[in-house]
Amino acid sequence: MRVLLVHPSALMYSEIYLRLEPLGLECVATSIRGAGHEVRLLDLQIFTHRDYWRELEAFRPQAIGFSVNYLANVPEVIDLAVATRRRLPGCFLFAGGHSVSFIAAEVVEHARGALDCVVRGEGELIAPRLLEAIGDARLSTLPGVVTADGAGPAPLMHDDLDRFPPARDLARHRRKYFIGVLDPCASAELSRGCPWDCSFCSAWTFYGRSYRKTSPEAAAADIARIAEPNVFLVDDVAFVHPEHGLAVGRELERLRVRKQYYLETRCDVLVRNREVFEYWRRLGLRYMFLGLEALDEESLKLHRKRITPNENLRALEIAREIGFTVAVNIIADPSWDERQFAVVRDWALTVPEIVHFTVATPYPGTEIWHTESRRLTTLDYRLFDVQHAVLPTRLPLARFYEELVKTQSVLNRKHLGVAALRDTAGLAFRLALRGQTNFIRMLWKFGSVYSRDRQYSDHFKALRYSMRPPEAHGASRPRARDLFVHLGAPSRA
Ligand code: B12
Ligand code: SF4
Repeated sequence: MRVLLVHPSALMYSEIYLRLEPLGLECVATSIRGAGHEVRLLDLQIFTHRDYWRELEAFRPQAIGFSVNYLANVPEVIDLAVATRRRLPGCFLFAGGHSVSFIAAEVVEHARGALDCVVRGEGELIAPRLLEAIGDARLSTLPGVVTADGAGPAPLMHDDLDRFPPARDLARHRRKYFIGVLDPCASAELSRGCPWDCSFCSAWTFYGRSYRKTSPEAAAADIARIAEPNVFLVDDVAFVHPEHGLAVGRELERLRVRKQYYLETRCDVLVRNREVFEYWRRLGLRYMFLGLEALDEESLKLHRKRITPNENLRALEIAREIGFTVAVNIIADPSWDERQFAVVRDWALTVPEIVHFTVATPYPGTEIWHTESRRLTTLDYRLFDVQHAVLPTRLPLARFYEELVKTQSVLNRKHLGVAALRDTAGLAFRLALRGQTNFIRMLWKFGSVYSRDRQYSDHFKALRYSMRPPEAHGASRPRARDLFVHLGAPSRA
């Protein structure tokens, strides 16, 4: 069967700082190809909708699978499915991915027959079985599969992360993938899941708080196959188990792999496992993202980060001592006024780290989706991208965005201003000589992407698909199992 896998367009944040390969779709592609199907992949972060229609003409797919890792992409994917259904009525259309797993039935409903099903959870084990069951009444009885007729049992989670290495050969125009100065940049994963349980995050609820690792040999072999000089490690929290990080590193040394790496981890993991980070610094780890989230104890408790402000600060010191370039995230609450923005701005200007902001957003799959007592001000999926305020703001909404954008632009100037540009000019020039212009373009794009007016006016776009709101806002803490997509132990099926 001819199968096309599609990743939707980039969201706001990715328009500037990064664009990364659709690793999840590439893993699903490996499993589908393994079952004998012909697979193509189209990434709309790079290609346009016009390219999508051309691809349909040229490839004539018999099945199309859309990736919906991000809530904000839901309307785009439904619109594409509806239009595709009109052009290719016989084609089997399905969607899967992180966010859609929490709202599968409502998305099937929105699509009004345009999507044959939504697949919850990991795609590797179920995708080939799904294709086999097309046209069969068994479809809605498959694990994780939700159709208009009903839903199958809990989705399957596989027990061997080595089994479906990403089909990177399917991602076209790979030179378009980058993160900051790591241009071009590929992605890889060493582990899946997160054992913590932060109240604002759905990484742990998706995998039922499980944590799985690749074998050091397979992880290193996968990275060794990557052509790009830079690698983004997509793990939710890198090096939770230091011995695993050390073992992967030793394998990379044995294979003489030399690359630059970017990863994301927790501050306490860095403090506790300093030696593995030092070792990876020698292997080429240069950049890391630390989810600081808040500067004060009370907010950290509210987010259930299970960490203290002192541990956070200690992690920043360690990262500086080792010589990493660090980006940190702070969650801006819609209740912030000018004073709170100013406090964070002042702090951010005193530290060498790159400081990013996300806006506190309850979304399906998170605990705060159920417990947040403030009423949502919008049910527009497109605004659930952690860059918009979906809860009531204390400041008038336009003022809130003005403060947010002002803070972001002060911090942006700190790193991309004239002085910083002097430091990066040589690098930008060398990249340009090699035809790599993603990083250089990024330097000039901030003003066109982050603007008070753009963010504010996004709230007044016509609402086509309305999210199903939480059943009771301000409800008590739900049982963890009721939040999980994956239940129970990994399987081999
Ligand atoms: C790497 C990553 C990124 C990368 C994106 C890489 C990419 N091009 O997809 C970057 C850094 C760019 C990124 C950015 C953002 N991210 Co992000 N990201 C992740 C992270 C840590 C891992 C994703 C990943 O690659 N996993 C590994 C692969 C193998 O797994 P996977 O993609 O989930 O795919 C599997 C299944 O989902 C499924 N599947 C996926 N697609 C399909 C399709 C079909 C048809 C089927 C059947 C199955 C299927 O099968 C795959 C294999 O098992 C997740 C957390 C997580 N654990 O998922 C957050 C996460 C997805 N991101 C999140 C957020 C909020 C963002 C941002 C909005 C943040 C921001 N500050 O603006 C941006 C927006 C990105 C955009 N689209 O433009 C949230 C999602 C929130 C939401 N509900 O919408 C998550 C869950 C993190 C969190 N803590 O809550 N992100
Ligand atoms: S924020 Fe980080 S540590 Fe907390 S649950 Fe999500 S991935 Fe895990």
